[in-house]
Amino acid sequence: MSNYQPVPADRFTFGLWTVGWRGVNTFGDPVRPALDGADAVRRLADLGAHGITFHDDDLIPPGSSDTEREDILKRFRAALEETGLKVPMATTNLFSDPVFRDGGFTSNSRDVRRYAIRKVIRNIELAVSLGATTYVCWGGMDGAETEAGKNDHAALDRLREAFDILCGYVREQGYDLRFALEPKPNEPRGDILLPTVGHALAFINELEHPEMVGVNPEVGHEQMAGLNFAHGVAQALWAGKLFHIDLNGQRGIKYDQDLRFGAGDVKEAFFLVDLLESAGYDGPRHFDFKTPRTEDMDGVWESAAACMRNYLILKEKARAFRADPEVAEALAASRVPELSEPTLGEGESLSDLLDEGIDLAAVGERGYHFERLDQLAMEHLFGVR
Ligand SMILES: [Mn+2]
Repeated sequence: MSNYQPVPADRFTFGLWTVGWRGVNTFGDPVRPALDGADAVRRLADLGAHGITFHDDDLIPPGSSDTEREDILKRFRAALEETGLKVPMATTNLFSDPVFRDGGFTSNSRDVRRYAIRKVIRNIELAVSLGATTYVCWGGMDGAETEAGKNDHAALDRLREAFDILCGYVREQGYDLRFALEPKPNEPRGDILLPTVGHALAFINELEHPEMVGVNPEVGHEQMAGLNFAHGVAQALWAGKLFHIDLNGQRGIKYDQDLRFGAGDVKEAFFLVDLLESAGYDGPRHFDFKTPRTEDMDGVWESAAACMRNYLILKEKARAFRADPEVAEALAASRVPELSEPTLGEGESLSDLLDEGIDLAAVGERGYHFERLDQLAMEHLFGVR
């Protein structure tokens, strides 16, 4: 029995903006103090995390002078060195500044689009210098409240242009860096471009360098659209595009809750961990959560530790589910392994299939016993098996 104590080899990472979230929302002022990047590094290392990630503006407050920037980075780098914490990913804030009120890469204003690309490139330089190999892009302000105000065809052209420019830059510099698009259906915009994993995967295929771009799906974002997150992740894995993942919790179709991992739809969290572990996903398990503003800083660290602990608990549950002989038997009774057999056998041609008969009455009576299988999963999750 594990003690569920995370270690760096588990590859758990946290956004600086997650533990650093001060609890500001539409109706409420900050409830917690600002968190210094170097302090966050030390605290996360103590908890057993592998890495920290950041938006440019989380680490270096906008308006900082060059000297202030250097001082912040010096302390941040020293904390990384001291603790061994890594920076596997970074991202750009293209949403907080008023200039981004109509988006970054797809703002109707050309000067804003050009500034957005400059802002990304400046932070890519920092990200690469800190060892990051994934660059996440969440275009949260790239959307609309009215169809009249946004030409979607042109917006998608500009979005493609931005990624073609950025991929070209990374190639020219010879950086080992891939981009990961983060879909979200709405919030802060009424409707956001690339609202789901499926939309993002289709968009990537239109790029000049599709091999450099994948997705960073977030639990809550797919669930806000009423979609099954594990299915979205499965398709991203199938396409070879799961470059990164944002783990958190969400309860149904409502505002973006960013609950700690495991605190939303527990059953879907169980099947997600089962999928990631069985598929051999070897990227960071990145938490993008926000501790509710009822909590003080102690609550923030409790919540961060619980994200990792819940993942490890679910990992053990999933392993036990897969190792259970009764589950193996139930999987066979449900014909799950049969789906992995090609529909046409080796050496067979379409005519073999066309010539074949089927006893429709007999096959139509076949039950699939998924209820039994699902109950076994639930009982593992409940801890009674
Ligand atoms: Mn979210």
